[in-house]
Amino acid sequence: MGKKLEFPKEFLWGGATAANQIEGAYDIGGKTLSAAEMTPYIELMDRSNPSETRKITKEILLESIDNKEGKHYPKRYGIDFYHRYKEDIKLFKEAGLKIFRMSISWTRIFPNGNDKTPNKKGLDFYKCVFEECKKQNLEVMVTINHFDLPLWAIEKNLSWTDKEMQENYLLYAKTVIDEFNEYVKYWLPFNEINLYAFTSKMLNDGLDEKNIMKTIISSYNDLHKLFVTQAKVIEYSKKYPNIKIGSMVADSTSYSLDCNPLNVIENQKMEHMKKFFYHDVMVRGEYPGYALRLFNELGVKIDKEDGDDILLKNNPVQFITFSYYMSGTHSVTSDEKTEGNFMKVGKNPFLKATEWGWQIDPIGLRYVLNQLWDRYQIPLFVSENGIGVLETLNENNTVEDDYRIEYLGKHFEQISEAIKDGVNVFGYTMWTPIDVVSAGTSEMSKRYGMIFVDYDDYHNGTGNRYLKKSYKWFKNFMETSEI
Ligand code: P53
Repeated sequence: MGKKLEFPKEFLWGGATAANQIEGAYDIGGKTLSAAEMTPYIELMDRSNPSETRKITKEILLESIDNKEGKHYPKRYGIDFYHRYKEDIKLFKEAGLKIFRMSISWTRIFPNGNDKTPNKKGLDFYKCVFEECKKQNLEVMVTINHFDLPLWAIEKNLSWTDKEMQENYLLYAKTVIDEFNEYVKYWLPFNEINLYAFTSKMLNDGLDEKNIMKTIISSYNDLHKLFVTQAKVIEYSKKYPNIKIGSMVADSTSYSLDCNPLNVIENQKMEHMKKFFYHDVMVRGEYPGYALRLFNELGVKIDKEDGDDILLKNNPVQFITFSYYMSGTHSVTSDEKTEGNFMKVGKNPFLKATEWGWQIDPIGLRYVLNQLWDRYQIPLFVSENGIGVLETLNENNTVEDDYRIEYLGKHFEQISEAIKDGVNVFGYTMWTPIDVVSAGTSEMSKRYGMIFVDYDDYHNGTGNRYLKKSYKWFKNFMETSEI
């Protein structure tokens, strides 16, 4: 008998995915390439240090257009959700999921960037997926753009400070909202907006570890346009009172390494700029003082247009979502580092890390839920959380993934603690219900799912789905609330 957790009956338990990591079919139905589908698979020499091998430049991306042989671009093939979505949605439902988070591929809807009308075949595909979810009684949360910038935008050298980029995105966002508002209640305009601006910038600049701070600074102008563009989506969405627009931030919760006040203040600065800054702008609708101070000190000038401030102020997000995988530490007195979301963070001697160096910290999830609720008092949703592991099928065609059961169970337990603390958190989508291609390393080997997918890093395999032990455990949790 496991431990029984308390959750409200209407709590939205679910699973999260992204188009470029699951769909495949990159050139079917009129679709064109996106940046994600051009990031090559790189054999990792050192799994705990992937950022060393993850330097993708615009040149590398453009080179990949001619390389149509394909096997080295796993995101072009995903897990073939494009053809298997019915089977997958059925498996999600049978596990007891109540909500499915997925993204729409921009280049399925607007393949060329100057299209007069949206691509009908693209719209039809998503309509079929949403119909299927409806049939299975699955609520849907859609990320409008999840890390897959269109190739046409890269070729034209567009960045978010270009009007053409903003207008193209707005046309795309309005199109899918107009088309699908009856199926989809929860919308997230940008995935992990805090990583997003910086990674799209890096495509043009290349990412040099030593200059990462400089790249980040030069990205704040892009980010400002993302905030404003998102506010315009929120403004537009008001014509559909049944839908809600939320934010999505990659959480970077961290602790001071110790009680040395110098380290405490260093950690506060990092929490401000890596986490609260984004929420402050998107929820409170204005730039916080600590950010203005930093911009001033660094010589960053945000190029605001008339009306930007009022747009932000009048169009806050209606709920907050965030991905939570790990926590870190900060200090000015030590430089022992491990992998973080987009920059390395300090090691925490009390935590264990995954094979990829991400420090596992369930209590940190309760901590951040409380922080966000204390500060903003609007509904919260955990839009990603999970553990990536190297796995193979055993002789019984399953995976005995007790570590995943432990990881998920401990995080669920901390969410229930946060609810007892009075936090309004209304749902959770695990990353992921099914194995997908990794965002960061474009490999299949980093598996997060409760469902095993028989593809390797080169897309060899049958693509068949097999249930892991965690699938049965989760199904039981949905029925009994026991972890
Ligand atoms: P993967 C870190 C690095 C890259 C993307 O990541 C990330 C993070 C974690 O904050 O964000 C999300 O596949 C992302 C998903 C992604 C997931 O983390 O690199 O929204 O697309 O798959 C896990 O292990």
